[in-house]
Order: sequence, then structure tokens, then C-alpha cells
Amino acid sequence: MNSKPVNQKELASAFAIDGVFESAKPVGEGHINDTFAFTFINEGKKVRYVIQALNTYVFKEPLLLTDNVVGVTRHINKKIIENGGDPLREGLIVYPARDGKPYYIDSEGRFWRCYNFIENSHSLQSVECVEDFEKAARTFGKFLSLLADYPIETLNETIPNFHNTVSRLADFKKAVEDDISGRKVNVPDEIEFFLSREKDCGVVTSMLDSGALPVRVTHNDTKLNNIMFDNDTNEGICVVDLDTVMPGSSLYDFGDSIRFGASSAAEDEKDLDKVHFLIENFEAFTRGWLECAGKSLTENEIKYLPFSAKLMTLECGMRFLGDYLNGDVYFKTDYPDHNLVRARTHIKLVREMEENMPLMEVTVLNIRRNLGI
Ligand code: ADP
Ligand code: GN1
Ligand code: MG
Repeated sequence: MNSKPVNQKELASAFAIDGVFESAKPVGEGHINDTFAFTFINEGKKVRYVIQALNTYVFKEPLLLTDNVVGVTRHINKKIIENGGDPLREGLIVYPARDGKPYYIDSEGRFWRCYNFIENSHSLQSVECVEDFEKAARTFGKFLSLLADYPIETLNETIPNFHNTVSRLADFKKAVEDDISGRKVNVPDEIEFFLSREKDCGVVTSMLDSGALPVRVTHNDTKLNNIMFDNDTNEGICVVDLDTVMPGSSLYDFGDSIRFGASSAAEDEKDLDKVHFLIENFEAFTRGWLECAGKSLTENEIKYLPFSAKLMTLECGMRFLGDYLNGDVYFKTDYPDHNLVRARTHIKLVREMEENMPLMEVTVLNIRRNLGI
């Protein structure tokens, strides 16, 4: 699913923003929404805002999603202020449209929202040094703790069964069966790889169902590039991309971070010889995660950390291959086999995680011993 042209002037006047519109340009490398930085001149100063089109193919209930985002950003904002922090820099603020609604529907029916632009910051498309990944763990860990007392029953499910890997496998099987794109013939080994791991898919969902794992308010899309890092200090300052904040498991947030950040290569590296699971990145993230959140996690939320890394990688790989079979309708793609390339890096990572599972388990034990948890 790829981007459409944008009427900049219409959007610039849609939100309750002071100042004169100067320019707009696309930002970021997200796979889902269309994100722009809009610059306004107000009292001689440049002020930037993020104006973002929500992907309504992916998010079918934009109003319910907006309720979540407004609630969550307000909750976090309040805590930032209580802690003496800078709300314009450490959290997202939703700016209303001129009619007071927290969104704007444009003349073509597209659904837009407006946030503060986190200035003097950057997001990372890959882990450049292992210390940054430990910082990412603390940033996501802090985000979880800020939402620990959020009234979970008020949250809407923005994508039902988002990390329910059993349901993801069912979707994948349907994609294989339907073969809408006619591409199934190209990928029998890749399909078999995912189908043969069926028993892994139900491990976390059944523990959530039985109460063996607690349901928490989680981000659910803890990819490294959903953190803004300070340009001067390189510290993680703000978590963005709040569309998937929903009830979930802390294991989803941990595992999804490892999926992306414990790989030696980009998510879409074509040369699989360059793609390896990096145990040192796993170790750094686990240390940051347990230092930050360890004391509030249950035994199973710690014990299953290594497994969750594999599970989230398996799930995402299955989603990429499913989208390839469905004709690239969900994730943005730059070329015809993009989703297949992504699926293959995930297969390689899952294999290496399986080989490294005992080492990951020992790594967690050592970190626990050092931290006394
Ligand atoms: P997607 O759902 O498509 O991933 P995101 O909300 O993650 O969309 O935005 C895409 C990218 O835009 C982010 O990875 C980040 O680099 C940048 N971005 C998002 N929100 C902000 C913001 N408020 N300030 C600065 N940059 C942002
Ligand atoms: C998407 O939106 P973005 O690029 O942060 C996707 C995640 C996947 C990720 C894979 C709503 O994340 O679930 O893990 O791509 N987001 C949604 O890179 O489906
Ligand atoms: Mg994103």
C-alpha cells in the first residue's frame, strides 16, 4: 500500500496552529502511515509540526484509535509535567483541528492528525552501536512504566488480535490458500518454514488466556525507529507511533524490539550472508529492559524473554510473506519483492535465534544474577 499526493495548503489550514505556513516535507521511514513535517512561521520563529495521514486500510476504526491516542498522550503529558520534564520534547501532544476535533478528514476522505515535532532529535533505522540499543530498552521500558496505571479497560483494540500469533498464522494460511498474487509457486520453502512452527504460535496467547502472563498496556510496535533520540546526548527521549497502544504482553514489546535491533542487517537486506542474530545486542537490550522494568515483571515475563524474541520475529516474517502473497496491500513496498526480501531476513533470524536459544537463556540468567532479580 503506497502513498498518495497531499494537498499541503488544505492541511496547513486544517489544524489550530498559529503562524504562517511555510513548507512541508515527508519524514521518517515508517511502513504504515504518511508522515510530514509542516513548518510555520510564528512571530518570526520557525515552528514545526508533524501532520500524519493514518492508514485506514490498516486501522479500520480511526475514531476509536484516536480516543486511545488522545487518552494515552494526555496521561503521559501529565506525568512529564509532574516530573518537571519538557512536554513538547518528551511526549506527543495532539493538536486539534479548527473544529476542535482531534483529527481532520480532508477533501479526499483521508484521516489526518497533528502532533508536536520533536526537534533536535533523530530516529535510528538500525542499531549503530550496542549502547544505543540499551538506551532504546530503557526508553521503551520507561514508556511501559508511564502507562502501568493507565485504565486498561478504556483502551480500544485498534487492530484486533494484533500480536495473537495463532490468529496471525490463520491469516497466513488463508493468504497461502487464496494466493491472490499468484506468487505462491515462488516460495514453497518459505511457506513451509512458517507452517512447520505452528506449535510456537500459541505459547504466549495461551499463557495470557490462562492468566500465566499478565495483560498490560503495551506499545506493540517497539521498532527502534519509533524512538526519537536526542541529537546532543543520544539519549532516547520520546516514544512515537502510538497507534497500536493496546492491552498486550510486555513480551510483545521486548520481542519486537529484539526482532529489529538484534539483527546485523536491515530488515530488508537482500544478501542473507549479512543477516545474523547478534547476541551482544540481545544482551544489551535485555540488560536495559530488566534494569528498568525487571522488578515489576513476573517470573514468566522474564523466563520467556528469549522465546518472545523468536516469536515476534516469526510472526512478523509470516506477516511479510502473507502480504507478499496477498499482493503487497498492507506494508509500504519500494519494489515488487520487497515483502519477500523482508520475510527471508526474518526466516534467517528465526533460525539463528533457535540455534542461540540456550545462549540467550544463559544471558538472561546472568543479567538477573547481576541485578539480583
Ligand atoms: P509509521 O506508523 O508509518 O511507522 P510513525 O508514527 O512511526 O509512522 O512515523 C514515522 C517516522 O516519522 C518515525 O519513525 C519518526 O522518524 C518520524 N516521526 C514520527 N513522529 C514524529 C515526531 N512527533 N517528531 C519527529 N519525528 C517524528
Ligand atoms: C510496521 O509502522 P511501523 O513501520 O513502525 C508494523 C509493525 C511491524 C513493522 C515491521 C501497525 O511498523 O507491526 O512490526 O512495520 N505496524 C503495523 O517493520 O502493522
Ligand atoms: Mg513507526
